[in-house]
Amino acid sequence: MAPRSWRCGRFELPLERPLVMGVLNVTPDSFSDGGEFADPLAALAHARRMAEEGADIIDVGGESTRPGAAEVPAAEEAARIRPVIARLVEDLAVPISVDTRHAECARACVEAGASVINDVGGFRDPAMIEVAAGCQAGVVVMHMLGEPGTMQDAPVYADPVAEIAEWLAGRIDALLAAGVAGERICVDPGIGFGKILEHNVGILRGLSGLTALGYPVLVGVSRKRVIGELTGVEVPRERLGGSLAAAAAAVLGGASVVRVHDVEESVQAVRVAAALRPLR
Ligand code: HH2
Repeated sequence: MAPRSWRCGRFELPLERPLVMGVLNVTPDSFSDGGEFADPLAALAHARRMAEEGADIIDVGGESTRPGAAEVPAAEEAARIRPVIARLVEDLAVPISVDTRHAECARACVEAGASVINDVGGFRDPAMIEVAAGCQAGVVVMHMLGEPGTMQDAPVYADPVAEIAEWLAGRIDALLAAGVAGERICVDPGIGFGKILEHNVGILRGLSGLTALGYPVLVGVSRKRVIGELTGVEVPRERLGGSLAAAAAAVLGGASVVRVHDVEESVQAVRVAAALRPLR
């Protein structure tokens, strides 16, 4: 049965309608908005604007994981985002998520009030599982083949959806075994993380293979290369139309959460898509 809500610390997020997670990259080098919100004041202003536009969650990241990106040391990443998260937790009514694959950074941000740990490493690191088990935050378990530095070097799957579902099921088991309640878990196929065009398209078409796991599914496709490949639009920030179509398709395919850069427009797209979902 489809989950009715997602527990994220003190928040219980109802899933009758899809949730919109707004992206806040406090980085100098993210693929679509690097440098734009690296200054904490600009970051705070952008987060407030996304909340006003209807974001249900704000996802704060301090390390770009675009293909080929170099790893940022956890302490530097935490220094970038912890103060921003602490301030947002005070200022905003919506849950704040930390987008990190480093346990030290995740712990610091949860202590600062983050309600979600979004791990693009999919809780492969036992230290990340330990942090999750030691708090009540929601967790996003994302699939990535390899590491950002190498993940686009000819990734191969026989059946992407089935393989990703099986991998996610293994990570879910590890989290449950460590004491993380199932109601806190959300899964994500990791569009663009060790996947080429045909894999990404296959995943977006086949989301039901992931919703079958019984956990909310998050899809992050906003402005990504797959949109550029399907449209011929080179500049990531000019991929709004394609991103909205993909977000709507994800919702029609069963996604409970979409992770987006353009909140106002995505809220509209997702509302319409949700209203047009087939009646069950
Ligand atoms: N995509 C990105 C980063 N974090 N987290 C989840 N759960 N799912 C995603 O698809 C996902 C993610 C990449 O996008 P962005 O943060 O805009 O870029 P960068 O990694 O260059 O900062």
